[in-house]
Amino acid sequence: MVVASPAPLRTKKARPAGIPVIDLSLERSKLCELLVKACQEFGVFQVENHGVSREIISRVERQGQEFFSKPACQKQRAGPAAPFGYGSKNIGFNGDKGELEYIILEANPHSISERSKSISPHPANFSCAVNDYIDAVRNLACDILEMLAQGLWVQDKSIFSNLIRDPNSDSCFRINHYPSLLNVAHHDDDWINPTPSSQLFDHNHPKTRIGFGEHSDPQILTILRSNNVGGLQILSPDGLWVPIQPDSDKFCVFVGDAFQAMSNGRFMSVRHRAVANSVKARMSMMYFAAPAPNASISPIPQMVSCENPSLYRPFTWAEYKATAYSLRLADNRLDLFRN
Ligand code: GA4
Repeated sequence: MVVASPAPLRTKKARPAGIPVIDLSLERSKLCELLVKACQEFGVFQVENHGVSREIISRVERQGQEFFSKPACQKQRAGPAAPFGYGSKNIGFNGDKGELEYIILEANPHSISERSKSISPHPANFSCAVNDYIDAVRNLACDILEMLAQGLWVQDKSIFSNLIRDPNSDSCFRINHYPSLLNVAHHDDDWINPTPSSQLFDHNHPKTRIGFGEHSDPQILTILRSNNVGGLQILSPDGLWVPIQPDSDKFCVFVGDAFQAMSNGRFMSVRHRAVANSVKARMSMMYFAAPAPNASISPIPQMVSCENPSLYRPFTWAEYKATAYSLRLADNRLDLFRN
């Protein structure tokens, strides 16, 4: 007897779903629920109807464009990034490299005003634009943190937001510029002759040029905004790099390592990277919401129980930051603080 073999199933190629987009104009209790779900399942989400004005965003964007369009020798006057100031291709202090240039600033008006003197010919305009932006995104970060506390049924809604409202908060602000690959110098050896050890390529996809390599953010929360040029990717649990749709009208919000620790692992600080394959230049700006250096970070009591024992030992933000800077970008630093 001949048994007909079943017709081959037409399987759709698995395509990882995108990250949640959360409309901040929704009703609050619904929002709290959606935000918690996104932090648990993805560690990242986009927000729309966030209330930060276009004017505030475009003023900083213009300042960034003006700065990065200057000749290299002028930009270098604002460097090196050690860790604050202008940096190009070098990331951190341990040999990490990326196809980008950037400015990192401490997110407080005094140091912004000092730094702006080496960044802009009109320092007051630069600091005013950056300070207004930081105020707006700090408020957004605090609103989100308060809704997350509510969504976790924590009595003290300000338990997380107080950490970043602290006047000694160690938050920082960064503008990254990934030049168009059409403008990448042809004498760049890595480009002409990629070696397997080069950090500037994804070894599984030799044509993928790395703008900013794989890492998680050390802080509590990151608020990222980019122009409409793609490049940001997150690492899915099954090891796939999933692109995040760029949208200049939305913010992308990342859970950081410190938040993963405070939530006792319920929220996850997702690994992400930026690839630089575009014919258009990408510019992104990030506000990294951090606690004060002496703040103690540990799983909040509400997240700890017999079934969920504390996963991390208490540490200060200063201790965590020092560890981060002693390691490489891709290292998993939070694991060193596990119980
Ligand atoms: C990643 C998140 C932020 O961009 C940053 C980065 C910092 C830097 O570029 O100087 C770090 C990196 C980031 C994590 C590990 C250390 C520190 C480079 C590096 C190798 C400003 C931050 O706070 O940590």
